[in-house]
Amino acid sequence: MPVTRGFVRRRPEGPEGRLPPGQYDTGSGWPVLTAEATPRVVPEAWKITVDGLVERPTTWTWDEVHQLPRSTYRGDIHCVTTWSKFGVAFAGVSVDVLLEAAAPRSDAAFVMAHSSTGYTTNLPLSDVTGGKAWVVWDYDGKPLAREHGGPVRLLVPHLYFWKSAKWISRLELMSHDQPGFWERNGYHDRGDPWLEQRYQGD
Ligand SMILES: Nc1nc2c(c(=O)[nH]1)N[C@H]1C(S)=C(S)[C@@H](COP(=O)(O)O)O[C@H]1N2
Ligand SMILES: [Mo]
Repeated sequence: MPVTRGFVRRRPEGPEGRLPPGQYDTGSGWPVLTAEATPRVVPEAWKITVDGLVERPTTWTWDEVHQLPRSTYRGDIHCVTTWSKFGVAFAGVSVDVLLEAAAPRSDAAFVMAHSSTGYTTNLPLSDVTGGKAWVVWDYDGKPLAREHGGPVRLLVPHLYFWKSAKWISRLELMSHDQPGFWERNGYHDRGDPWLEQRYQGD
C-alpha cells in the first residue's frame, strides 16, 4: 500500500521530540539537587577507584585521569523531578576506558557508583559500557562547579540524572543488583526517562 507523503509518522524535530514523557525544558537554568551537604573536594586529593569483581582493581588520581583519552558528551539530561536540560556539553573520560584497565570479571553484571559523601546509585554494567557513561570534570569548557559534583562526577545521560553520582569516588563491580540511596528510597531501579521509570512499580 502506498504511503501518503505527509502522513508518515516521525518524531517531531523540534525540542518536543527530545522531551521524554512528563518532562519540561528548564531552558538555560540548571537546578541543583543534592541530598547531602556539598563537600569541598580539592582536585589534588580526589581519586577514583574501580574495584569489586575486576581482575585489576585500579585507582586514578586527578593527574592520571587527565592523561587518559578525553571524551565528550553533548546532548540532553533528564531529572526525575521533571526538568530536562538540552544541549549540555561535558568532557572527561569514557567509563569504558576505566573498565578496560580494571578488566571486569565475567561474573560482573552490575555497578555501584559511590560518591565520597556516601551517596550511592546502582546501574547494570550494560548501562555504563558502550559509550553511554562518562566520568566528567569539565562543563561547557570550564571546571565542573562544586554544587554540580565538581571536581568530578559520573554522567549517565540516557538515564534519569540521579544515576549521575556527583563527587564520584568509586565504581564497584558486582555480580548481583543492590539498590543505591534513592533506589532504597522508592526510586525505580533503572530509571529510563523514555519509559518514565520514575518510581518503584513504574
Ligand atoms: N552525590 C550525589 N550525587 C547526586 C545527587 C546527590 O544528592 N548526591 N543527586 C542526584 C540527582 S537526584 C540529580 S537530579 C542530579 C543533580 O545534579 P545537579 O545538581 O548537577 O543538577 O545529581 C544526582 N547525583
Ligand atoms: Mo534528580
